[in-house]
Amino acid sequence: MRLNVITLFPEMVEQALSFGVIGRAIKQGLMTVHTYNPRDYAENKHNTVDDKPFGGGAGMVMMYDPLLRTWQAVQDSGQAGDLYYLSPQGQVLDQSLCNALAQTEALTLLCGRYDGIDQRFVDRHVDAELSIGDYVISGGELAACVVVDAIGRQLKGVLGDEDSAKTDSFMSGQLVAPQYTRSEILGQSGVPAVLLSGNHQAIAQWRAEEAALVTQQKRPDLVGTSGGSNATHVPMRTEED
Ligand code: 9D3
Repeated sequence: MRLNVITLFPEMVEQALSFGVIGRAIKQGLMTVHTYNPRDYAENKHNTVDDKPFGGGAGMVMMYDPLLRTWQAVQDSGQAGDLYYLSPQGQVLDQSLCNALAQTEALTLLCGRYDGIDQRFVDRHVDAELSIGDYVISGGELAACVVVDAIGRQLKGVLGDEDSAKTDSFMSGQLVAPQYTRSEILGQSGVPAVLLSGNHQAIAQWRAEEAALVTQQKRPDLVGTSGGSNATHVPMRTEED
């Protein structure tokens, strides 16, 4: 799968994605991440990509033209896919949306900085807006990393154990049972005896019961939801591309 990221801070995205399972997946070519910097597509002598908002206001707004030339460059690769704008106004990301996004061959993530981007770019070119949750962060880069990570771990071959993605919390629509490793005794605290029993059926049953209990206690809002495997998302289409 190919992921294109349009960002004023490409190093931030590249570095964040260079570690762990995602770093390895990229190294192995299971997914490719291409960054595009609108600064490289600015045409005035100061490489300006932002300007003051019409109507006034404290922040700056990312300009239409450099974004358009950047998006054109992504499309020239022939592997742009749909364009997703990371924005606090977007559809809030969840597991089913990540799973749906992971089914595509390519997609492009657009990261905003300052107070966002010229609305006309959204109206003309963006297929859908994505948020990572109801809190404010300083730009789209960390959100893009979250999206790439969540998508990447759904791709075949990325996780060592082929089943790991399926047993993740939220894939089954609930949380998972607690885990233990050595030492067997930490002061007064032991390990649930069933985990030392060698009885795999009993262990599986205990884990299922604990998962239900933990979910009920910590995330009652998840109880009764079907889980993350149902893709519910369709990108909204706009008039032009
Ligand atoms: C302080 C500026 N806000 C009022 C004018 C609007 C605003 C603009 C840009 C608020 C946040 C941002 C930067 N955030 C993102 O680019 C972002 C984000 C987020 O803040 N929360 C959840 N998901 C996302 S995805 C991208």
